[in-house]
Amino acid sequence: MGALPPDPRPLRDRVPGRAGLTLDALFVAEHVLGGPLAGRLWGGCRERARRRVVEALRASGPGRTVPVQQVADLSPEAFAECHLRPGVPVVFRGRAAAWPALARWSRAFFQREYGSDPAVIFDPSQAGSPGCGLSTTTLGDVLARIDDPDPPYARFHPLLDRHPELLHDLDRAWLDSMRVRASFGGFPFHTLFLGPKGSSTPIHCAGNENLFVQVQGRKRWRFWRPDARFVLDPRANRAPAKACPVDPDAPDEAVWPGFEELDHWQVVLEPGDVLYVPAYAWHHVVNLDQTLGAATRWTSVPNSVRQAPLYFALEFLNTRPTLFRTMFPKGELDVTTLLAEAHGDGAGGRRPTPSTRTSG
Ligand SMILES: O=C(O)CCC(=O)C(=O)O
Repeated sequence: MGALPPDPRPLRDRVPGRAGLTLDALFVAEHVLGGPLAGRLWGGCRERARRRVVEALRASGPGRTVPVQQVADLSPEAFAECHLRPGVPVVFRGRAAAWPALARWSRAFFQREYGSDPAVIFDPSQAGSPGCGLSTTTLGDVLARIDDPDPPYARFHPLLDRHPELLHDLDRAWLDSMRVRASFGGFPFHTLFLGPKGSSTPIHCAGNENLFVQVQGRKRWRFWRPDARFVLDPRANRAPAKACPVDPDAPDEAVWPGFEELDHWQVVLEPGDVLYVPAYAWHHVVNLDQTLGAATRWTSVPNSVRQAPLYFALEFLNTRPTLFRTMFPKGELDVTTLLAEAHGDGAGGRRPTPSTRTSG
């Protein structure tokens, strides 16, 4: 076997520690005080720290694209050591090719069996606007419109937990062996993605990890390490997910300085592949075809603390919604609604800076 390509360089090896500490301290202040007040008080200080980060990144060379490591299978122990603990993605090529979901699940199958199921649609490009791009329809409607010019994208749909008979179409023994034995990952939940061709999910990160089964079509994933936050500059939105609206295919250097200097992992999933998505790894996803995918998600406290201790600690101070409501939702856990709450009403997008801030 040839040598593996190097992993993306952590930012701590490339930027001055003090600038990173300053940005983290200001993030905590923003989390506690709210964006507008923290921006008014310390916006200039944050901009200076970001400038130092960007200068150091530019001096350490252009960003590298590194392929996500590919394997046929791993023991739970090897998976834990090489991927769960260090927070490194991996793709199990073809691991799910013989699972019943690959043969049974299709647009027609879901249309026929589950077409009347409610589907909450959240359009992240509308994040921060009143109503924040949230609408409710049925799965049947989503599927019927999937070839339309501006089709809805059903992300994070709770169909599998609503209809647990569908879970038998996945190899749960394998998924459980990777999740539980290797990472103390309790309380799994599942989300389905029915993506129109060309749709995408902007860069975001969250504390849960997942094993993503690609059932139909091809999906391109990009991953950045958690400390890319010094460049991605997310809002401290007191919510379980953080986001950054930069378009990785056409980043605006004036708005996102340093983005092109970040290293990242990249992979295109094919039907039958299973991808490990680490806790707090920033990721961006594009559906190259019409796609169908299912994620088994969980939270592992040790992994979350290892990957992003600050973000993990701040989860306890969340208000949009609180950690308690995330863990014990009334009724079913619908991630789409949580995301909309996190990114709605002024909480999404890029933070106002001294130069771009409007009133308030
Ligand atoms: O497939 C997508 O569009 C997004 C998937 C994702 O972000 C996730 O599973 O965490």
